[in-house]
Amino acid sequence: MPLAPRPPARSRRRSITTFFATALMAASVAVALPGASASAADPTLQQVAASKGKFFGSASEVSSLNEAPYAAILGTEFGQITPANSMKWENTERNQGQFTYSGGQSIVDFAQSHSQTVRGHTLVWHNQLPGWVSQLPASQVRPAMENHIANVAGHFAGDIYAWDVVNEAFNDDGTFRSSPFYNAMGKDYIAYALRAARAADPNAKLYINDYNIDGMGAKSDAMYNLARDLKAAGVPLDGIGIQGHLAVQYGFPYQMQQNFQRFADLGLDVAVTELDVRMQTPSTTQKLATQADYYRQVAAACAAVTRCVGITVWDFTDKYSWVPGTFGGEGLACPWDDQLRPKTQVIDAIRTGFGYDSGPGDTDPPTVPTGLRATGTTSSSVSLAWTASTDDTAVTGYDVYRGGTRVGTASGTTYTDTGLAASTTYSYTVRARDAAGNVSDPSAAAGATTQAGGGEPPAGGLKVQYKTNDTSATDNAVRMTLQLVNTGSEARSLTGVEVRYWFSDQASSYTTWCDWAQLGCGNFTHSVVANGSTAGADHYLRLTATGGNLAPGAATGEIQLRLHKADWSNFNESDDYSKGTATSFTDAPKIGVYVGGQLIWGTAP
Ligand code: 9MR
Repeated sequence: MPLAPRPPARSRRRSITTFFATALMAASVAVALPGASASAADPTLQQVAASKGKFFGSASEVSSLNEAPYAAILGTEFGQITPANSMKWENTERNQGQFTYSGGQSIVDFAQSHSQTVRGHTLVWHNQLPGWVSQLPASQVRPAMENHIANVAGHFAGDIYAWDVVNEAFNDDGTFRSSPFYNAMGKDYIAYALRAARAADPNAKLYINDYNIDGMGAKSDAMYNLARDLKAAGVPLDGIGIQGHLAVQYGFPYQMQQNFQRFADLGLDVAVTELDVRMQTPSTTQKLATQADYYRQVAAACAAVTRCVGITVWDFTDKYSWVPGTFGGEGLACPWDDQLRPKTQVIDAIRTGFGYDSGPGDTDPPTVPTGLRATGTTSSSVSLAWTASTDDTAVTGYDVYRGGTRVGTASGTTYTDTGLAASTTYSYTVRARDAAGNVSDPSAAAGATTQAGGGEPPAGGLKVQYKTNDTSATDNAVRMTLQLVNTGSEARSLTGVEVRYWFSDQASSYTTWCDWAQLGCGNFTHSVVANGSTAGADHYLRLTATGGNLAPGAATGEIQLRLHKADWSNFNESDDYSKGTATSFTDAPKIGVYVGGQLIWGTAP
């Protein structure tokens, strides 16, 4: 898609001067870069972040530093570097007692010559760990771990602003992950590692780092409890690393800013350490708009929390992203593409998230969209089209409203609203947005009536079936067995499919379990999401598929789920919206199925 032009340099000069004046971390002046077409007048991401007292960094492979166009961007746009692999155990102590620092040293040298800080990553992790560690007798794991930390953190002492001392200590349900360290020492290994790191490098900030703790949920609750306990015990812990590996198909993490704030309120720093936002390829204008919006929201969450110290992207270019090699069919996750061209939509969104004011001359909203019309309906969807707006800089997207509520965004001039009721009339309006966040007045409304249902399966080709395996509606567990069924005529991937089981309760913290699934519990993640104050549905259990395929007519088989309150007190399930009584699999229209945030099965409360 075309890159949005920036306002002329002349009209932006004052705010850019302000950026230079307020930058807290030194960064080179932007120059014309091979492969980077961002205007020289634009502030770099580091400058924008620094205007809020934060840094903006990137992970980097040591081999990439030799690539001049890559190095030019890395050295200019960013204020911080994390070695993607070169400080990991397998690269620093492949054989016991033999240490190698050359890769990490190259990153440090590059960073120092570009006035950048370095995040050390990572000292204690179950992954990229040489085999000899897991073969040690239990009694030798602690001395080996402490020796590794003493040497690696000791070697780089003074050159590292923060260490990811312990990485990925938790399973997704909040239990501790089995690892050579946990298996030998129990959870105390975390305190031992932090103390060893403090001794080796007294001035580095010491972090625990993990993924899927971006928003509130069982896993971030577990991290919160651990951090609180470590602080109470006087263990040297300075911050929580929130990796931030997001995906447009899974929705934005729940209450990210509040999650950052609760760690900050423990007296800890927070850093977004590995941000990327992937999507299933190929891209669409909708996916790209969602991706940019997620980047914006992360920057805004960090900007809003004083102790959020900065954001690091997990490499800045799709050329070196880990995503395609790990998630088949997914990619495009980084702010620069695989040709090292900046994705203006993403980069502008990050700037907007940090509150960058694009300057005088850009306070005019786009023109009001005209010609809004329904171009098609089904029993559950309405397709809309309108005539493009114009703007003094560029229109960056449109917000679509149904009955006054924003239901979606579009980068182009079409949108399909799904998950609607049959034979129902809806009223729509559309507003246009520009890069500075100016929004037009709403368009004239357009009405559309969905077609009659006729008893056909709902659009989307998936349904959920339920059977209860709950022996009591008043005990301390809510249990259900679900299965997804492909009602379409084509095979489909389950990746990104989300099921919502709505229930009512006032607890603030829950633990969820997948007890058994025919496809394997590893193909699903689960958590509890707060859902306002709707009677019978103020929370829902969210089940998300991360893999698996269904042939036409095929079903996943049983997915046995269970949830408890954090304090293990009893539920009263009698008014739970999604609870059923069937004891063999039955269609469950009060349980929702969502794809890309759109309801494709069931009726939401
Ligand atoms: O980007 C890293 C990739 O090159 C490695 O192959 C991979 C091995 O697990 O690790 C990647 O980085 C990970 C980071 O160290 C910890 N969080 C998840 C990152 C992506 O997998």
